[in-house]
Amino acid sequence: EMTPEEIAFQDRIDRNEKIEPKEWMPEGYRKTLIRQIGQHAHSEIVGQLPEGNWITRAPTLERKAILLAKVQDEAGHGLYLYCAAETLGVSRDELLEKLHSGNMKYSSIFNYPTLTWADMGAVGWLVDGAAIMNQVPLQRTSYGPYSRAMIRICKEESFHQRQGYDIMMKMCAGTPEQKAMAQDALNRFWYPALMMFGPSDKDSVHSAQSMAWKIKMNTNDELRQKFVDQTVPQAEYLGLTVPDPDLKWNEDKGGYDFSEPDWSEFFAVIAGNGPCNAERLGARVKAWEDGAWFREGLMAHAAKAEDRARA
Ligand code: FAQ
Repeated sequence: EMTPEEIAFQDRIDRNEKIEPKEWMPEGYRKTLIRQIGQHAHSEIVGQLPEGNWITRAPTLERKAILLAKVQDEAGHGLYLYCAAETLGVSRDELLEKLHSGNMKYSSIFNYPTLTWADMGAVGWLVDGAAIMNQVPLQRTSYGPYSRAMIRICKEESFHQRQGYDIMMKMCAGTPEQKAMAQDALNRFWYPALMMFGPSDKDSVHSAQSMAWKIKMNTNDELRQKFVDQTVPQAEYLGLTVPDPDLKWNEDKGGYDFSEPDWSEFFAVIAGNGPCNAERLGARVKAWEDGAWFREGLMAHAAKAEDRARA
């Protein structure tokens, strides 16, 4: 049964009021937000790795500058999101400790390798495309700091997606080899992109409560369907084939019928057993350890500055 406080809280949610950091909230609401915002922040930071891999090998100076800017934006997104999570009473160090020890997740998509330059196109087009599909509704999420972070992030994500599609257009207008690279990238990223929306609704343990609290605004399957409907015509425009023989327009529902991803692969990836999990987490842990001397230096400097101010 709900307590009077919980009833009053749910009324505020139902009236679309934003919940702000110092206000009363159920512990479950706080915990769910820390999990989702924290995972989202980790995804941005780990998400820098597959693209960072290509900065040194971008085909032109212009492409290098664009990719560098995009990867830098992702660091910024991670920082807004860690700040939003911190307003819930968890420190950034705690969140990072949980990531590094494997006790918090990040998006499954970043556990796949980026093998060719065309993958930079596919990541921007499909991965940022899926990210936007998920994040546009989150601009209306009930927790104020998260919703405000999403507004800023979405502006940058739409630039990211267009830069990816621009790479795909260039590749598809290129030599047969370049077009084949673009097709291969689509083949490898299609199902992992569909998995970004999370398990099918029947297996989504958090959806019902998160939607009642308006932490999530849509179910996983709703957003996956919208993503497919938006992306298939974009693939057609490129002259590429979506790697799904059962993909078919369904006039009655006004959307495409499509094959589900291999959910056993999804659950293996989120359990830590995807193609690049060890490499990605290893890179984050190494960066944290390699930065220890710098954090210590900053703390020593801050302590000295404080002493001087007191003297
Ligand atoms: N990967 O009950 P649900 C980006 C877990 S975009 C890993 O349905 P929920 C931008 C889930 O945590 C990517 N784990 O969960 C970028 C739960 O496990 P737990 C980041 C997943 O939370 C682009 C279990 O499965 N975006 O980074 C995934 O209600 C390009 C059961 O699932 C966000 O995080 C997954 N794909 O719905 C950067 C968006 N799906 O925690 C660089 C915000 C599910 O109980 C380059 N998050 N799980 O152990 C959300 O909207 C939601 O959290 C969902 C999952 C929709 C992801």
